Amino acid sequence: MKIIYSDRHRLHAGDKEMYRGQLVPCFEKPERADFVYDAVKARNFGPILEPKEFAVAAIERVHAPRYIRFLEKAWDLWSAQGYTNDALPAVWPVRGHRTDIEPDHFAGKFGLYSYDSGTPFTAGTWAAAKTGADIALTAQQIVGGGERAAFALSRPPGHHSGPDFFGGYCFVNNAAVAAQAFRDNGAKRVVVLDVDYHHGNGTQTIFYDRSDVMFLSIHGDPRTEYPFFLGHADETGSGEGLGYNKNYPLPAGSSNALWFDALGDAVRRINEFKPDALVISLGVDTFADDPISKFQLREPEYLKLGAQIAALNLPTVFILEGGYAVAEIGHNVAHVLQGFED
Ligand code: SP5
Ligand code: ZN
Repeated sequence: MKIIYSDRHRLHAGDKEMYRGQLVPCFEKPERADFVYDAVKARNFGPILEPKEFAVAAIERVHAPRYIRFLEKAWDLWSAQGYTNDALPAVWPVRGHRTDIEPDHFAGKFGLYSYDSGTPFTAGTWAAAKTGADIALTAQQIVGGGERAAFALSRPPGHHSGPDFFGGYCFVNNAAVAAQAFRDNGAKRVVVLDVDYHHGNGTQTIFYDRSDVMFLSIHGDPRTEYPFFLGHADETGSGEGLGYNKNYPLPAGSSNALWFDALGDAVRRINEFKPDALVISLGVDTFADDPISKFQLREPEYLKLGAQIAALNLPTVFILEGGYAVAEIGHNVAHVLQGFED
């Protein structure tokens, strides 16, 4: 399969994130993509291609224009105040607060469009995130054009980014952008299957009231795991979308048997839905040795995951999400793709 990659991901290299009351080095760093690049190159899955450039309109199909306008100018607004360090939000609207009025002050805008303090915004964040979306769109175009699969090797990740918010190291929801592009290019039904350790709260929110894009997510139970406020089993969609959202919250520390039970149920539902295309939010923070997560997947499980995705027999776009055992994530991703191709 073709791999889409750009070294512009390096433009997003956050310094510190807020973690347990302290600023610590970012878990989500450029080396992650380097290791994935090296692993997929070594295994010769296929040519590694540069993304095409797409209009931001493709991103605004799933994100609010005022949010994208803000991302485009956020660094200029921040640095105009004289700062050269990364920006981290520190105040947010909660229940009962107004979100219809965008504050004039940067701190207010920044809080309006974010939900955690673990996601630094840097000078190159928008450029990297835009290229990430271009990578997802290029992969979608290749698969929409008839190829069986493609891998969007992008960072920063995307699945925590919703219609008008960033967080969880994510700014633009690459998986949602790709799924929407499938719809806009003639696919009637699309599935986003999210196997990252963390619930894809952004993707769920984007498609929650829609029946044309089904979202399924296997993740650490939000009662104890980030992002805490979404990802429960009773979130099944609303309105038209009722029945087209499926969460599999699993206790931290869950066995691989339990994880594959969830995947088996997801596969059954996907087959029933009869989609025209599949987008995989491929986080490998499910890895047993991941520093911030608590599942137990390893090489055999990643091979098996790839094989079970392949058995769905659908045009498939893989999109890189989380995974923080930096030196291992390349092999983990490669094993999923290997299992898919074998
Ligand atoms: C894309 C993605 O994987 N984003 C994850 C964002 C998680 N950010 C918060 C990390 C806090 C983890 N706390 C668990 C402590 C276990 N040592
Ligand atoms: Zn994750």
